[in-house]
Amino acid sequence: MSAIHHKKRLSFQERASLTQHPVAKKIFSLMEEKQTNVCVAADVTKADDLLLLAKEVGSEICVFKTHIDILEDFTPSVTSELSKIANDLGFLIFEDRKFADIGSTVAMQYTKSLYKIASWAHIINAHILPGPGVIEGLQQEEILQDRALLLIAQMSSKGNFMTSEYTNQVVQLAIEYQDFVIGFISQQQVSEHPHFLHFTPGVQFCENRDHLKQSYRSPTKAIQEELNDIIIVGRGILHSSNRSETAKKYKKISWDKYLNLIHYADVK
Ligand code: S5P
Repeated sequence: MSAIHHKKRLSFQERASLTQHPVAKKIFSLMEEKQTNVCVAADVTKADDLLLLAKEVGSEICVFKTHIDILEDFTPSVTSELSKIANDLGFLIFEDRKFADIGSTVAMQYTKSLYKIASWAHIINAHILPGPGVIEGLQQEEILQDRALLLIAQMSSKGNFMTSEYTNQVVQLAIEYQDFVIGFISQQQVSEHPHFLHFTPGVQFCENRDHLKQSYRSPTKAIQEELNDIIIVGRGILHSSNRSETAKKYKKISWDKYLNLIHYADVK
């Protein structure tokens, strides 16, 4: 394997002190505390399974990512139960809603509807295709203090239209709106500002793609070579026979790779 050269990196603890945002501070500090940089993608369709999964993997993760609109039996008690588990086991909730409309519409999608996402999701994400209005629509003044946004800078699906020019525009907007934007959905590090977090999907030990153009690489590659901070793992955990044990395995390897990055300047 070839040597990967990079500068010795700051620890999550050091980076916590470089951000003003309470949600980013919280993520950095709970990663250090629980020694995990794993986010589980809870792509399940039944409320009971969602809550069971949260209990099974809650101690191994820093963030629990939902697609609340794929539940077939959603009721508001699901999100209140999930919030309790999050509180008990110490993780944050990220609703992967991928907002992508004009400001006034996303403001309603975020705060109203059956789901009332703003009332329970600490983190949400958005595409910047509509321009900065999408960010402003989500940036609800009264909840700004404990809510945060990730911008989608790159995607894991084969054939996506996110060029490097697009990604650069995303990074510029993130800097402009850094009182609300705490980082990115990315495939590799897109900004060297240490206060920004990089969440990366398309991670699995075994598969290298699915039948619908999702592409995967290993946790080692995602952290050590591509310099992401947090791996997002869905089916790699969900389809295993023991979700808790499997989450532990992802946790161990991705944390080890993070430790390598902060301790050594050159990692082989
Ligand atoms: O580019 C992306 C962005 C996201 S947020 N590619 C992705 O796969 N995702 C999400 O990550 C996707 O919606 C799913 O919830 C998760 C990946 O799941 P897996 O089962 O493929 O690991």
